Amino acid sequence: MSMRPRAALLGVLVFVAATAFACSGGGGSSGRQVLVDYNNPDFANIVLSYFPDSVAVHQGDTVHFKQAWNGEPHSVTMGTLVDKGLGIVNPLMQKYPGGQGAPPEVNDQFNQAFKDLPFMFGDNDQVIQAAAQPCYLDSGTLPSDPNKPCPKRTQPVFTGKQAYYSSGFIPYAGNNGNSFDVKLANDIEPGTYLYYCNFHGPEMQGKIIVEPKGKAIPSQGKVDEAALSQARSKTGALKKSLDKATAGYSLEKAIGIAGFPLSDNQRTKLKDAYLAGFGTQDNNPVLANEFLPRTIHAKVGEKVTWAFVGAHTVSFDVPRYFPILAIAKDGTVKLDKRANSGGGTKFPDNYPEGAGDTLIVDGGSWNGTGFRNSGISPDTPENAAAAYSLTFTKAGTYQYACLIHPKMVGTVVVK
Ligand SMILES: [Cu+2]
Repeated sequence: MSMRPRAALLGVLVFVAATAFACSGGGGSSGRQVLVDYNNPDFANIVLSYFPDSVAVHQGDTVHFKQAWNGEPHSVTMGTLVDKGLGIVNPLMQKYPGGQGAPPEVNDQFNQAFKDLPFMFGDNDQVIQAAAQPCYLDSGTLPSDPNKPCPKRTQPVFTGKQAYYSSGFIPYAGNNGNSFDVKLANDIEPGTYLYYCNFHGPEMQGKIIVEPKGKAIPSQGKVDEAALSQARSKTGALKKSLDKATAGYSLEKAIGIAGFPLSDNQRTKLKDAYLAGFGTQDNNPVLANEFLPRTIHAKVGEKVTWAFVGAHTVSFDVPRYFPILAIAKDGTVKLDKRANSGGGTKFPDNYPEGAGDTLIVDGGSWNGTGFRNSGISPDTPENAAAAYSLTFTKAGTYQYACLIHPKMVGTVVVK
């Protein structure tokens, strides 16, 4: 997951085909469809955006959110607490894009604005249940106990007056897999309602513009056109940078194309490292879930190192695909423990204080069989700060994968 650009403002460079929504026949409600994330067929990616970012609907309509599952958890979260929080942070994010140049007090303002808006994923890999499970609160604030979900209730219509109205984690399969419907009340006040993803934070947000019933709004066809053109232009630009970074790959060159700084220390320690994940300063909030380059050649006894951009794992001889978050029978949302299992030394949950700008975890040696896993890379102070290495002791061709992002795969050829 490009996991949790928490204090997103100071966040390190926050790496951070639609079908028409069916209108029911006579007398039923109609609506519009919005895409959550987008899957560009040309490379493995995630986009921390909704497409289109703004949609007009009528009172009484349904907004149908359709998620592209790229391994990254998302939510659709709205309500008066959200309107208020985003109302404060949006001007700050405009003033200091990516947190660049923001003084500490701005970061404080930012955190203050979000004090009643918990993130789905907290420190120590803890899932915050009130944010991760569906939550519909008419008033008040969310439970502060991280293990306590909001009171269970059937999803009400959205009135625009509820304090908090959230899908929670949108699962990729099962009942309502990859989708979430927001039915607007017939008497909802016309106006603009903001929503965001409580996993990724305010970088990922959109708006619903509610128009009175008589007023014309763009057709679903026009909405789809806008969605695809936004999604394709965002992801297409990153694909071009990715191709440049991969051709004649070196870490220094790739990081140069990404446009984020590399310290002398990193330059020395990570000189021969490959990359797990890629993104650029300019193409935020799109991330490439790719290993660079896709095929690596090593000699028997050689130690291979990957530097991480975004949260990923480097994993060999992996179990069958599983989504990173699992929903238990009672509704509890849990991080699937297998993402941090398997042999060898793993990343710590949190980036250690005192590790400076480079943390290299030595995963030991691997003889080509048995589940071997870096674990999920922690949030880092700089991109490419967390790295993992593995020493190959036996010749062979080995496939490896990221346990978070289903299409993120690579090959190591050991001779
Ligand atoms: Cu990944």
